[in-house]
Amino acid sequence: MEFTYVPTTCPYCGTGCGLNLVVKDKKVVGVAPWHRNPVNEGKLCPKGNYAYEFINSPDRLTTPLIKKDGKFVEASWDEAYKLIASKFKSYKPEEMACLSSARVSNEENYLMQKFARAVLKTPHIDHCARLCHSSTVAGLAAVFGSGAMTNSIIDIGESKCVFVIGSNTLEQHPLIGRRIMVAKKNGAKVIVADPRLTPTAKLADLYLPFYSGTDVALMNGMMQHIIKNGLENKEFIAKRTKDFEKLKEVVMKDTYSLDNVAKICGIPAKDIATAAEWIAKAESSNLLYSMGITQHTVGVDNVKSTANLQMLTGHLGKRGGGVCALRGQNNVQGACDMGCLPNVYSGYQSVLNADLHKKMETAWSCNIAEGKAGYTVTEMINVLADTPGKLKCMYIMGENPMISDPDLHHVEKGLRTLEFLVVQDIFLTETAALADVVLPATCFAEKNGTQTSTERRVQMWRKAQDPPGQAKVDWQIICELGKVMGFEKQFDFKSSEEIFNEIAKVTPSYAGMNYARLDKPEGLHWPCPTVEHPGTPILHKEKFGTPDGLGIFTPIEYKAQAESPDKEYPLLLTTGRCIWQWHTGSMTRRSPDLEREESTGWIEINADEAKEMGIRDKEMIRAVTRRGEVQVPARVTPRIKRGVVFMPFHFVECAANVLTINALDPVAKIPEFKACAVRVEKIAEAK
Ligand SMILES: Nc1nc2c(c(=O)[nH]1)N[C@H]1C(S)=C(S)[C@@H](COP(=O)(O)OP(=O)(O)OC[C@H]3O[C@@H](n4cnc5c(=O)[nH]c(N)nc54)[C@H](O)[C@@H]3O)O[C@H]1N2
Ligand SMILES: Nc1nc2c(c(=O)[nH]1)N[C@H]1C(S)=C(S)[C@@H](COP(=O)(O)OP(=O)(O)OC[C@H]3O[C@@H](n4cnc5c(=O)[nH]c(N)nc54)[C@H](O)[C@@H]3O)O[C@H]1N2
Ligand code: SF4
Ligand SMILES: [Mo]
Repeated sequence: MEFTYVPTTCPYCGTGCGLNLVVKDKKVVGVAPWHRNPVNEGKLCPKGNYAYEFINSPDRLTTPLIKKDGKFVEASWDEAYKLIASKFKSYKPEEMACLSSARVSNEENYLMQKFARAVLKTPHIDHCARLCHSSTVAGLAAVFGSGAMTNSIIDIGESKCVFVIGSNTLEQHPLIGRRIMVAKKNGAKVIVADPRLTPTAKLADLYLPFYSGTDVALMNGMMQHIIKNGLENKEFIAKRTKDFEKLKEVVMKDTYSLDNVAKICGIPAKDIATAAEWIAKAESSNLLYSMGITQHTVGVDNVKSTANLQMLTGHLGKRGGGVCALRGQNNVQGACDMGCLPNVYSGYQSVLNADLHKKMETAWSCNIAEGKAGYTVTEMINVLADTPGKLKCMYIMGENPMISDPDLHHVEKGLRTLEFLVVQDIFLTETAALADVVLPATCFAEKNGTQTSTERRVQMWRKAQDPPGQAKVDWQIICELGKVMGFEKQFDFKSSEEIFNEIAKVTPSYAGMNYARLDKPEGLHWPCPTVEHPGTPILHKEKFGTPDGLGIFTPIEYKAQAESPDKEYPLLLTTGRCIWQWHTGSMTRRSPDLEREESTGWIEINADEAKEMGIRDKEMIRAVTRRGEVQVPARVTPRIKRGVVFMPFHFVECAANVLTINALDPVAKIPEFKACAVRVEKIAEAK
């Protein structure tokens, strides 16, 4: 028995753990620790541990499929490419849109946006970062001049105080959670603000079980308490920031007194004060956040509030400090870096800037989409549903909006208006089922490439086995399609390395990187502007990325969520994840060891409230919102705040997104996945 070990990077979350794929007879058969990767030092969470199980699932797509008379029939690549090219050529640029993928490599994302802009000439390119951290990209860029996580993962272990708000780190970024435990062991105080007593919250020295959607009020209250007691970092404020007076005008209002905030948030005033004091007095304090902050109609406001709090207390640009926006998907950071956003080319170079537009045209030797911002994912779906015929054709790579977007009836209505849909995935997903052509792609284990983790660390994927059947590598599919469309020169790449070299040429923050430098366990953190540069684990050490180098205090008023509970829908629904499953389940539900742990969805209801409603644990109940209804087993628990219910969104049979609201943050266009009004009822009693 011959086993070989191929070191690579975990394909699930943005932590970017290293692991070894175990290969026998040319097939991946297991996962083994890779101790030399500094991020996780050989440790893995269950998803990393079982990351081999979906790879050789019998459900993998192995051949292109073309829909004829409503049924998929197997086709050759030639047939598929010819059909797609003739259709793509028949539409105007503004009638087409592309979705790229936070699951695929940097090289593949770069090519997808190049394909959209250079071949289709459409500005409409986006991906699931819209549903995830678009508020971070917009909010932190406005305040700090850069929209990324400021410090490194290892650095979290050095904090003297860790404030976790809206992140269930232990379940959703377990190997970052481990660093919180390291900090705690070294004496750090841990504060967790979450409406649910999650495994992360159980770790807290101080737990703040507040209402979903009241984050701005909470942080304004904390800031008022800090300023009232003279605990702000005056030196940092004077040297590194501007507009402190503007912040004060808002946070010092009576609305944000401890007593009033306590009422808004539903937690004791003294706990808010303690949290504020611990953070302000700590030698270093890190703020970690994720979807509890970003997925709101006030997502950008929430993000700016976290930045305000960290600037006020001077916990930036130093070890153990920072605003750590925990990016979710393995390569969502990279997909954004590569320009799979409707307003920027790679490296966040604005499409509105005429010089940068010219730069890309020169680099790609062709005319490209005109320099205007295209539609976001959420806007694409709205345009499809509300003005049928305006968008006619879509090319979706590695996304499953039929489960992951808000208000699924609306999504389905929208996608069904498309005249032509191409989906490129590794499984026949709910979205692929609606496609006219399905292209079989390869997964992480079957290709070389790079991905960029939440801490801006660029790491390698290394090929461990051949793709199943006729499946092809995503970058190869895009190149072949580009060539069939007449763009020989622009898509003439023979390896992922050649693509990376083009990325480095046109992307200042990746300019100093190449495969030779990246091919080591620790990878490299961007910005890395020259080949001599060591990379940048901590941002904003001397100055911020704003034009004058100063961080900008941005006063924020508290606003309620788009849809508040009322008589008809008296509870607040919030949604999220569990440790065993991944998003729309395409991979984890095909992983027997993970599926066994949580094999269907549930709705968490506060135990006292459930008793009042006569609802028992595990009883199938109905959850109803203005968008739709689902039947879902109740999980009766003391670990959720009264008035709030929670559902994971992984499960098609009780899909949380049938219920969620398609209300968007006005700037980031992120949907309010974390708060809408809902009613739960016993099934027998329903009419
Ligand atoms: N196992 C697993 N891990 C994952 C994923 C997965 O699907 N499965 N997905 C990955 C991705 S893409 C992402 S983006 C991350 C997300 O990682 P997280 O953001 O940590 O995960 P969520 O469960 O969406 O939400 C986090 C917490 O926010 C709380 N919350 C709800 N409403 C509010 C609110 O209004 N304010 C605050 N402060 N908190 C609130 C919820 O109770 C929940 O505990 O996870 C990544 N990791
Ligand atoms: N209610 C609710 N909804 C949410 C959220 C929430 O908290 N609540 N969170 C949102 C967030 S943060 C996110 S990130 C989104 C995620 O939303 P999606 O990105 O739509 O979810 P995934 O299931 O990760 O879809 C990725 C797809 O890529 C495919 N894939 C994997 N590897 C490859 C590959 O190498 N090549 C190709 N071509 N395909 C591949 C998978 O099979 C899968 O179909 O969901 C959002 N939706
Ligand atoms: S923490 Fe994230 S990157 Fe690490 S093993 Fe788990 S899913 Fe993979
Ligand atoms: Mo995400």
